[in-house]
Amino acid sequence: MSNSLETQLQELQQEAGNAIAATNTLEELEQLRINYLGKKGKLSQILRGMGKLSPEERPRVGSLANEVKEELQSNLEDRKQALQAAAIEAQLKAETLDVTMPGVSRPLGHVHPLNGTIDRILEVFVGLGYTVATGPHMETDYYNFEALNTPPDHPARDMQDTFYLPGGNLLRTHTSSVQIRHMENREPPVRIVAPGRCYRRDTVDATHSATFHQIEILAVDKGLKFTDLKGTIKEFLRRIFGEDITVQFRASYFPFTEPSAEVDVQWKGKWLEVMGCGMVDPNVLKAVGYDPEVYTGFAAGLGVERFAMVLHQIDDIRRLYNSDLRFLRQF
Ligand code: 2NM
Repeated sequence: MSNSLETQLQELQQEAGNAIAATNTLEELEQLRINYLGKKGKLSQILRGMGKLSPEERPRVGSLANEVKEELQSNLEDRKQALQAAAIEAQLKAETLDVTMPGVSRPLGHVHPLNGTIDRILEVFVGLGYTVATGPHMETDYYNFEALNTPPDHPARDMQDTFYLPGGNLLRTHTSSVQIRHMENREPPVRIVAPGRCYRRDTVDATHSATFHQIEILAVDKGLKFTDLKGTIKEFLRRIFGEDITVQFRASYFPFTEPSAEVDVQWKGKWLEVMGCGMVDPNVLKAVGYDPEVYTGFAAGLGVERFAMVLHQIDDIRRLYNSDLRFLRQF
């Protein structure tokens, strides 16, 4: 009987030791601990037989049971440590980054030269205190012509020059219409810069396009004079072309300004015609409800394509529209 208990203990030790060594997960290991050393485990079951032992046998078997228990606990702990270390090792291996691998480069886009030019010009006027204003591309005759002192018989209204839409609307031929809409809703002082796409029935060639971009500026306040216009334009052109330029104002005509002028710049030895300007015609101020006896205004307009072509030495306006990446990548 006592031999049998000792044998059982030795067999248990052997069996449990092998089972522990064979576990692969911490969960399996915990299950083994419960099966062998738990309250209802195999060790407890064997020890229940100790009541039947003689007093001489009991200490020997008891001490063997303790040894077995301690050894199994020690086996369990060792195996636990080994499994935990292996788990960390596996995780580290799975998360290893090979920093010597070649990178994958992502192609970067470029700012289109027209947008880059618009950004540069707006930045100057915003720096001078102007606010950017935008408006609809489809306009009524009133905002595009009538309010801009352009009478019905004016050549600018010719079917040859303007895209008229079914229903009597048209595609704006300049961004002045944006400025009329802005003034209509506000009292002076006004200082706005209006960038945007415009449309004219031009035959396309190296310097003409049926759609182009304009930037127009407008200031309305008490006491604005032609010198304020000249000072503003000169400062703007210096910031775009540099200090080393000569600026010339040459008398001209626009229906919406009086007097009007073309602005020429001498840059890198060449004279360039770069923009038009003038004092806002009293009829335009009246159309938006401003009293021309109280307020005066100046305005100017420029073609963005022309600026972009001069600044980047682009020889054909069509390069700005046909999205050839070999061209666009240069900017
Ligand atoms: C130009 C030239 C001269 C202009 C006039 C106005 C408005 F709305 F105030 F009447 N806006 N822009 C103007 C004046 C535009 O472009 C060549």
